[in-house]
Amino acid sequence: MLDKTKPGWWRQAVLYQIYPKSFQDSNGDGIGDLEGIIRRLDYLEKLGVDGIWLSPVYASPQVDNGYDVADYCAIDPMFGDMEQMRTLIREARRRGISIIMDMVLNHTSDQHRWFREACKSRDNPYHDYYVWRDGIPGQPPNDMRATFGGAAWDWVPGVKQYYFHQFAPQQPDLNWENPEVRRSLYDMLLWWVEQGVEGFRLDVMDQIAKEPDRYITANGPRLHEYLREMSASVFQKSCLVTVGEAWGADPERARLYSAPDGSELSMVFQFEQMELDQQPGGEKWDLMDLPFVEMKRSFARWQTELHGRGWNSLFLDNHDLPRIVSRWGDDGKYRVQSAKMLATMLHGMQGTPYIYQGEELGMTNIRLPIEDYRDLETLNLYRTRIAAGVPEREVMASVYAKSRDNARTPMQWNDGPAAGFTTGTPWMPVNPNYREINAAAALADENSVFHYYRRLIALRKKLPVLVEGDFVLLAEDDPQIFAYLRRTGEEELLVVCSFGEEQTRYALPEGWENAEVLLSNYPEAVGSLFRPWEARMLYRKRTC
Ligand code: TEU
Ligand code: CA
Repeated sequence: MLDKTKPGWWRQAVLYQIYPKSFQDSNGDGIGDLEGIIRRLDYLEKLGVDGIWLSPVYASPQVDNGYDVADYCAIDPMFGDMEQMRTLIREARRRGISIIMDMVLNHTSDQHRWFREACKSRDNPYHDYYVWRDGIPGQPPNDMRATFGGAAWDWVPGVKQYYFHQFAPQQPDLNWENPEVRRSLYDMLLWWVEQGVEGFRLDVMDQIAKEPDRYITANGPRLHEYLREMSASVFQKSCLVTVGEAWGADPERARLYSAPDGSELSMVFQFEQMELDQQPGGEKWDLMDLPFVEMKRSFARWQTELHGRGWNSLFLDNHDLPRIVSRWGDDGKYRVQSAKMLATMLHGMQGTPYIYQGEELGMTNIRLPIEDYRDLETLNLYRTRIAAGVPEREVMASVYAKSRDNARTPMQWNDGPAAGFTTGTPWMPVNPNYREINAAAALADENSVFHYYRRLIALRKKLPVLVEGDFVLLAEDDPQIFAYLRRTGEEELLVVCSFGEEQTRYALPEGWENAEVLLSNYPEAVGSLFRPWEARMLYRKRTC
């Protein structure tokens, strides 16, 4: 169990993301809930994770599955109540697992009391909590677009003004320039700390300091001022772990967000590698093969540029991304091998690893008829592209590859009805492969993806080099091998991963032939021949 009173404890931690709606239902309504999570804490303890990033469970109309918060201090009845939340916090903590709340501070729901008040009149005390501009109906202040489609401005007749929203119209942006907004949010965060939570994940953190008149959304001029203020007012008061989602981060900015002096956040959650398999200048829906060599260089750049000067999150999956084994691995014949290989590649690096629910089982993407998708982003994309004349097959290919719903199908617990997720009808279809891919089967099989993750987590607790070591990319131009070294003064680690089905050769660097094999996805992992999707993690003490 990590000592969470020690500053920087999260450097050694492995965190697990729960998307509550799809994790475990306890009352048969087909929707995951807090009681369901409590029942699965033993499973997470077995896996060995130190914290749960809990996607939003606050009162919400669920337009964006809870990323539209109507009350930050209330639990949505669909998920349970505050009493269950307190039980979850307590029961998790007993197992060495911190609860990290997902905080959506860039916007609220349009059903939040603040916004309802704000719409009443221009001199309502809450009016200035949001971003308003004058205009006339039909003529928004400018042509900015919202992430989920449509204009970024909507008209409120009651005040004869437009409000600004970077996401859905039901997600009005908060006005961070107003000190009262910031104070209210900090008070709310402090209240959650009092309830026993030990960290926060900050949704679209780099987009809070917007200046829509200048078309600025990400990385606004006052962003770091706000973060430092929030950190001093809330985060630095206890040993919290804080992680900021930042699509617009580069390593230089990331060093500010995650400065080792703790003046902003613990770490950054950036997406550079996750945006490589799309056409340059296009959207994520504009598919492209993964540029493998570029991907290696990108990881390597982040590893070296943050070493000793910042802290990164390590992830391949989350609730907004497709399943990595379908995306960069092989979700057919080599599903197990490739899932383990991807885990090795990621968990060998420096940073705090995140496991997204089901990743530890090697869960895969899903293909559904369009009516069965639930995600507003996917549905908007479908409507827009079909209306623009893009052929149905092409649109669906994008949806199959990149829809956020790939990650949101229910957790596969066992091979019973609805995969053990619910006794009722699941809110989203269960992936039909649950008979083969499920937690019960994985727990019973020593060679499962689950047990491989468990070993990776245990290694991170044991070997300082995994936490502290520097990073050297090897075989930079090799089109199939991703190999790197991690080094401290005392220890060295070599990670070699083969991205593909073809056998390939890679001669281990000199002196590594007889090193200890810490972990591999094949038995007898020796020599220079690498089998389909083979991964090896080797270790040696350093001699000088
Ligand atoms: O995501 C931020 C974000 O920019 C995503 O909408 C992203 O552009 C998209 O998922 C890529 O497909 C955060 C949350 O993680 C996401 O679930 C929310 O929908 C969004 O913010 C709005 O709160
Ligand atoms: Ca339920």
